[in-house]
Amino acid sequence: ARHLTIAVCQTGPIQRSATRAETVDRLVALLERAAAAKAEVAVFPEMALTSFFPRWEMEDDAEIEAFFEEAMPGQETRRLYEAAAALKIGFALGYSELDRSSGKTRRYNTMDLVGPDGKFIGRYRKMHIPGGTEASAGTTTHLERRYFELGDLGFPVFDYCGVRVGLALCNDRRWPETYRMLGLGGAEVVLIGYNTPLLLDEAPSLGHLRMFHNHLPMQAGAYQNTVWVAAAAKAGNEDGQQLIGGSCIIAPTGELAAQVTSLDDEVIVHRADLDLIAVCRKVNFDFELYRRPDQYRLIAER
Ligand code: CDT
Repeated sequence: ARHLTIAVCQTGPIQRSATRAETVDRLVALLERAAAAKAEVAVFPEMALTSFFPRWEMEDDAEIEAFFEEAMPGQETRRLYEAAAALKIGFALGYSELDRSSGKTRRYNTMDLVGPDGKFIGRYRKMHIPGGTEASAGTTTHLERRYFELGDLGFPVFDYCGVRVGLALCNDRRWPETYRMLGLGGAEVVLIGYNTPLLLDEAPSLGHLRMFHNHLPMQAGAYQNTVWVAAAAKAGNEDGQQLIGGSCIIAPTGELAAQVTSLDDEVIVHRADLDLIAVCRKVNFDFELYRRPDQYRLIAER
């Protein structure tokens, strides 16, 4: 039987006042706990190195770029990669990427997959960028579209020690296309990082549904695409904004296999049975046999 032991490393809030060194210390401590629990891969949240800054309207490039990484690993993040190699556990890490390789400055909301040797495996850039470019009255300030370009690397699926792994970031997890693209790409495991505000000024009446709407699409995505989903939140009161936790590991049956119980730094681990994927496929989701892609053209056109 094939298994992958997955750790979800939820973090509590990462305040703007925290230094990168302090934050990397926390991530290394979480990775140590994951390795002690025999996990083979760990997933960290979206923007795991900084506060979720799109809640602020900023103009100044230097102020904005202080939240970004120009090199990965960089001086302050190298220790996490070294810890991975020493502990023999890889990770997926969300961060804000500054790319100057084309001569032009480009900013992406990014997640990298790193192997148990501490070496880079692959990169994903967030596709579904929510919010807007300007703050508007009556709406929670969420300016991801001001600070980030749209992802341009597709929905890649990587080989992680013989397991096919895809990545996604926050709002991506609400869209069925994310899981379908990764599923069609052969993913067996989808690692997700997120930052989700508990309260939305535009829809206070939906407040009680925030956690339901967190788990619903991830459980459906896992079930309908017969993949394991492991999702790490940034949680708690971050610079005055409450972020939901609810980090979890979901089986291809759609069941929650593990779930956090805090809004703090916390590790949950599950030994994922990869053979369960074939069982679930046989029951209902033999893509080759049953799907009707010739009838789905509208999905790709609109
Ligand atoms: N980080 C992120 O994508 N958060 C969004 C909140 C959008 S609120 C305008 C989410 O889907 O959780």
